[in-house]
Amino acid sequence: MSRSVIITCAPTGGIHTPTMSPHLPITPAEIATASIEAAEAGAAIIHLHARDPETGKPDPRPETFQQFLPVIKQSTDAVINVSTGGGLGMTMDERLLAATTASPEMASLNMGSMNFAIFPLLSKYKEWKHDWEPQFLEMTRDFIFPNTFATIEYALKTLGQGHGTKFEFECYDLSHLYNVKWFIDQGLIKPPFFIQMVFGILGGVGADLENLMHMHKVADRLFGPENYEWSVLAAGRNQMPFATQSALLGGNLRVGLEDSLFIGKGELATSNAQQVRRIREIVESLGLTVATPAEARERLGLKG
Ligand code: KMH
Ligand code: ZN
Repeated sequence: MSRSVIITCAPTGGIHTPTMSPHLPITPAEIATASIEAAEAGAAIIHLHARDPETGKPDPRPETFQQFLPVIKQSTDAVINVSTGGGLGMTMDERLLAATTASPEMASLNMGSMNFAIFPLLSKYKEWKHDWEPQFLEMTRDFIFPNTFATIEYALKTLGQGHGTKFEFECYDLSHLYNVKWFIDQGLIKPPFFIQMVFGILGGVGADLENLMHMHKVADRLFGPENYEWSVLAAGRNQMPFATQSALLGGNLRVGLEDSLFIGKGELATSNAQQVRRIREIVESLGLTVATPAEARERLGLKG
């Protein structure tokens, strides 16, 4: 039987803003529908952020998450992954609250502090739907995304040990793999674990193929190939090429409007499911299969 590829879909995120695409899910109903469609199209894991339904701004309130998490759970078998990255500028307590309230099977965990710049996107748009959008982008010119050893340890203890939640370890650079290793050595991360390699964020490692190959090689050496599953996401136009490369190299992948608003050059994706269907076709054309949620649960050791 051929190896199966775990597809994660991240439907909305906390980076793109409503002006950038009319297809970005904002309200709880839109996020639920986008997630259900993505799961039906083949995503085994849904990585979730919430947004204020009025403004579209990233929203950390557990009550907003609670308007769509149960709907997704009732309608699909997909693994629910609650982001602890939240939105740029939220405190760590705000970022953790939705996950500690929902106690999901998975949550994201960002593995190092870094610049996280989206201000270059400012020049692409002339008019904005909301005043907060250009202010939010501009803020990232002088911003550090804080993910200290203390806060990572706190998340591993509260969510990991306290709730049995497993993590999507977001690694935006080589150093973040070594940070994962440090927590393995402290006994706070146990196999099997899930490494999400992130390429093409300004402030993180660039989307160059040799970076992907090198991070994979170093991860194998640090962790041992039998102990972890790896996955790749790349921002913007590198999304599909990098997802394809990961599948070819034996990894898993992530798509979704959180990471890219496009389906082709200059062409906005009309839905998250469209991106999932596209990558599924590519994966299957390579002679690989797409993992079911049950397979993902087993391989990642989730609590179910
Ligand atoms: N927006 C992605 C580049 C998180 O939610 O924890 C990273 C991300 C962060 O997904
Ligand atoms: Zn995210």
